[in-house]
Amino acid sequence: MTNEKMIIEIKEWLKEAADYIRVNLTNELDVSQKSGRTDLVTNIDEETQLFLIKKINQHYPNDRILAEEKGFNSLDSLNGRVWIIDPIDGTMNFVMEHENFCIMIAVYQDGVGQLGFIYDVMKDELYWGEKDHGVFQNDRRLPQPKDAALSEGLIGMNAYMYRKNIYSAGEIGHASMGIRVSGCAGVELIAILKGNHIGYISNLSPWDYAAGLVLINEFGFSYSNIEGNPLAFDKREYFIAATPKAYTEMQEKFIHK
Ligand code: 2AM
Ligand code: CA
Ligand code: CA
Ligand code: CA
Repeated sequence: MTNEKMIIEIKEWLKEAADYIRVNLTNELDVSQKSGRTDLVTNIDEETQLFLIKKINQHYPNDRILAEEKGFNSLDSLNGRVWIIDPIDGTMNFVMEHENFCIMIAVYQDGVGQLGFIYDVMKDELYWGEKDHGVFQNDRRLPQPKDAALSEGLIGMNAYMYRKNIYSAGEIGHASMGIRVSGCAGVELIAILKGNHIGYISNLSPWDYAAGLVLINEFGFSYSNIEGNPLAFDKREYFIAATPKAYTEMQEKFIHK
């Protein structure tokens, strides 16, 4: 591993952040709305982000940070080493279910993903990997999932896209074994890594996909914005990731039909 020290540090920070989140779930959350009543942020999202930013600033003071909350949500470029953080991915689940949310951290070098971490806090499962070194669930290396076709598997989807049939999401769902809606991009990307789902279609910001892309890239999965162009990393856009077979089928038969 080329980034062994950094990997050990990030794992420690994630454990500490997750312990903090679990302890605080027994206290009353301070919940506020961002763009609307279903777009929430809590004091724990902000405190977790602050904790991680402080650690990065202490250990890697020259690095730059892109993170969802509070003044860190834009960068003019991905030049140099950039950390991309979603302190709680699945905030609605965090508030309503107290499960199915993740902490996500990615490290990019000049726009190329180097390290990815998706931590399912309540299951205590860390999915992580380094470019060219494979993907792990905690300490266990994950096997390469099968290149399954659309008709052979479940697909994760954004509920709004399915309901409005945006980019033929409804038809894609019907051609699959069925759709699943988890409310957490991290959980959806984990399902692809484990071979439980064949793909995921949603509308995402860079911190929603940065860590997951490092990991699905290790298995040679296909991903892009829904038009088939590279993801921009500077805005929210329609997102697709899938097995190579299912990706091609969705693009050719449904999205660009
Ligand atoms: P978040 O919880 O970190 O905001 C399902 O809603 C998934 O889409 C979650 O991973 C969520 O991440 C993400 N998402 C991105 N933008 C969103 C928005 N404006 N409202 C709700 N969820 C959003
Ligand atoms: Ca959010
Ligand atoms: Ca998110
Ligand atoms: Ca978030």
